[in-house]
Amino acid sequence: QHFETQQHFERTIDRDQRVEPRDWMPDAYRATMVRQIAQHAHSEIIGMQPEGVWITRAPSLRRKAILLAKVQDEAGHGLYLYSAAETLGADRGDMTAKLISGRQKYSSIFNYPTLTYADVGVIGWLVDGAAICNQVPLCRSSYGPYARAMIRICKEESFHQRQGYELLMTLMRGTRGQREMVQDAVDRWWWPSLMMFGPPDTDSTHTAQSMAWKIKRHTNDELRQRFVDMTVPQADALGVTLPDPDLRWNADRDHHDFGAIDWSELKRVISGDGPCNAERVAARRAAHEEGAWVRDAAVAYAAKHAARQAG
Ligand code: FAQ
Repeated sequence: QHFETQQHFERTIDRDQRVEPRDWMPDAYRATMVRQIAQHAHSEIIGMQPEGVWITRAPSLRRKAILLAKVQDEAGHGLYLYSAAETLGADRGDMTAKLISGRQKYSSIFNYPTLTYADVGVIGWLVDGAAICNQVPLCRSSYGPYARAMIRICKEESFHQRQGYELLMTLMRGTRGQREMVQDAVDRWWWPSLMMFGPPDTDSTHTAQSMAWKIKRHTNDELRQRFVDMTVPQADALGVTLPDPDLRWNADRDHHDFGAIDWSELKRVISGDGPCNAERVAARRAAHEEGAWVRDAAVAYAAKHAARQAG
């Protein structure tokens, strides 16, 4: 029996079919999916904070409407992803508890501050750009509910990326001060964006197994390279300089070479010691505690209706 189910799982992976919630799967596959999906969901929810603080300070009604829609989309992505994790038996309350106690991670990128409105544009361009690069292949990830959630999420991320680029093009057509504001934001976000793809392949704990299970379709370094190649012409079109003196086209490799990434910074930020880690987690914890009455009310309401139906 067990052999057959294991064989069924392996055949599903070999044939590029999807593993579904009720299928047998190895415990380690389930654990790695819960880890990645929870981390991804937490990133969307924590990721609302750096841009969310700019909603009240948006420079026009149009910018405010766009930013509100984007931040709401991020909440939606978090919710789809928590639901996908629930199909694996994870509990949402437990995932939130792990997030606010530091036992589950979220993306390093959301631990940097947003200092000006240009940061909103640069997050859309670079952070959502990196997210798209990483997530388009995840639409073919082997776990069905995750892969399907990714399709919708990627469509919305494309809108987010375009709004960021459009915001930056507008600023670049503005005053000298506005152009400097964009360049300053690019200087601060470029390297952290490259770190979003994770540690180099040589140091990545999970890549080999996740590739074998077809959870990941490309390695961290492959996707990082793809992102650099995609972004360089966009930077040219925008008229900004990417802050890397070693960045240049390599005709032999058919890719851009780029400078060394400060991996000690990524380690520091992942381990909780980035510029905004404490603030981000504290804000999430406060929101969770302040929302306790809503959860209590929902439970009381459900119990009342169940009792009425029974009676
Ligand atoms: N930050 O062995 P690997 C978004 C951890 S986009 C923090 O290479 P793996 C959209 C990793 O978990 C951002 N931790 O791991 C948005 C592992 O730790 P563990 C979210 C990181 O899983 C835009 C350890 O290091 N996107 O939210 C990071 O094979 C704007 C070893 O690493 C996703 O989550 C990092 N950057 O590859 C929202 C995409 N990198 O668990 C709002 C889905 C690595 O052993 C505003 N996830 N770690 O303790 C993935 O594709 C993968 O999980 C990777 C990491 C590529 C992130």
